[in-house]
Amino acid sequence: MAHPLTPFGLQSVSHPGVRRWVEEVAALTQPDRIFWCDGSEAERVALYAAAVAEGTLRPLNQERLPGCYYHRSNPNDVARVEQCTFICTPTEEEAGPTNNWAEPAAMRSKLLALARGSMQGRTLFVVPYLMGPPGSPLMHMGVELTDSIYVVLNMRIMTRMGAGAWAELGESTRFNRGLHCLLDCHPDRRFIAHFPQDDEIISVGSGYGGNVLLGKKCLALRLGSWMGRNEGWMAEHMLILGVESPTGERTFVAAAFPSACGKTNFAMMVPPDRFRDWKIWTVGDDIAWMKPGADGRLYAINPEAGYFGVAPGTNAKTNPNAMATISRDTIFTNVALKPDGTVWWEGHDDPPPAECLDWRGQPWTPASPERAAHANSRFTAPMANNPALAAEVHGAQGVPIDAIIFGGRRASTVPLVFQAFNWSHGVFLGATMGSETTAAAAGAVGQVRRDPMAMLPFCGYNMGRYFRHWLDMRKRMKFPPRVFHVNWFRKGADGRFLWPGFGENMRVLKWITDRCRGRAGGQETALGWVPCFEDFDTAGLDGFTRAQFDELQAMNADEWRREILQQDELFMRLYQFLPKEMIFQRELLVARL
Ligand code: OXD
Ligand code: MN
Repeated sequence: MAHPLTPFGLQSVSHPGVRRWVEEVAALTQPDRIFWCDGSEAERVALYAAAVAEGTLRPLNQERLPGCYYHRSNPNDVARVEQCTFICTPTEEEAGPTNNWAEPAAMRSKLLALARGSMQGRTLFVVPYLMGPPGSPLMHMGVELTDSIYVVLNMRIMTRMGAGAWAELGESTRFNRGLHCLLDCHPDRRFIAHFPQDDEIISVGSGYGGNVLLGKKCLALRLGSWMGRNEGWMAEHMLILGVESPTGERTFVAAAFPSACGKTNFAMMVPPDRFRDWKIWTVGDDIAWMKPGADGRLYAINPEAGYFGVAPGTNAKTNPNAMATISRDTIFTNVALKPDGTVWWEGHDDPPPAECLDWRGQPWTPASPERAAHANSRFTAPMANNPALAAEVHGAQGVPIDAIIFGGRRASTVPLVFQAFNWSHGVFLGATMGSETTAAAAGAVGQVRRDPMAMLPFCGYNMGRYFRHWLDMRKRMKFPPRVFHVNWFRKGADGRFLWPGFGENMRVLKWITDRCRGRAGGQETALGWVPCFEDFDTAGLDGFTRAQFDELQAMNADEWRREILQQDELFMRLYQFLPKEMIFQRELLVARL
């Protein structure tokens, strides 16, 4: 749809590579106009007005939720679609057995044919953005061309978007080209294709964040992991947080959990009363780019500038900092809309509204059989709103990582916390991670699948070689982070969670940071080092007994034998590319069991 945007600020840029590419795309897609985004405040106001005028966004109650807007996606387009996501490398082997592969030239011409003429009557937005703080050696520039104003406004929040990005680019020819066309938003014409050797992405037929905010999963993870392997760094699906002790000592931790397993909650955690004098600082909630520094430690930056978080379950108890963050300047997608112009979702602090519109726009009451908000409904909010934002997030150098945590959503088998014996054992723990599937990706929910390093949907090349890269990184670090595995989701025989989670995860974090600093005891087991009850702070945890702790930490040999057989399925798929260290680690585990 046309909208009354008069380009101001930039009319175009002089960078010849950018100009040529924009002209080519415009000749193909035939938009009515080209809008060069400059990231200014005036532009923000005009873009929101245009998005409201065309019906893409609806302003929420501006007294209660200043600067907040509401969006409903096409009901067929509510999550990432792994079956439509392709890695287009010259050979299938480079993409590896866990990715969908397509021959680059064939895929490119198929998608460009779909894009032909698709922007007639529409606006082509040129969105320049930076992933990472300016000046960081890891910073990467991207340009997204899109015909979706929703994408532009989300990119404005999620990245450092605007004219400053052109300044960073200067005359360099190194930038990511991302083309996004909404088309008719039909699942049969939905493709998210990555061309790592060309630093290029083409995404068509979807408007859902994870498929179309090209800086996020496509650039920062799939292409980022490819670049990292070639250049000696790591792009990981990890939150980054800082733990500040009462004496002011800060320990930074990066943690990989699959989608919708609580990374945002953990990254923004508010410690419980017992840890009143401790503070958690958020560096990032989804993606870490990490590179060894001159001092031999591993340094991490958050390439993003906002949070694209799962709304359901977010409330003042599970994540008070998120509730503060999304109280203004936020785009809500597929949540429920209340008559007073505020929003609601399952697990909100407010009781279910007597009436509202559900995520599809249908009237909803508490008696309705369906959910009011989609299980993967989202908020897009600027990190600047987070009361716990770490000052280091703006620093070019990043933060030194002392611990890496892997974790999945597992109702059984996996203890609350254990520590790897060393780096290569840690890589094995990450490589064999399993988790129950969630609503963040289309498909069945609740089935355990192997999700190595939480990167199964995001590794831009052969997973076996990715494990090799992890192992090789050890040689580049004098002081590698210690590696841990956690599971907040273990259930007892009665089906109830054994661990309260959320803020109480601070207790696990305390043991982890103390282990990193050589201050906490641990006991050697077949799985790794574990805390004894005495090593683990349970003070103030009402009614939590040693028996409960033992149940949480229990290692059942039969369950672990089954677990290893399930891990073997992934190893067999990857066998040809699997580093032998992974096989040795498996053998050692079997022997210990
Ligand atoms: C996300 C995801 O949106 O992992 O971060 O799906
Ligand atoms: Mn994610």
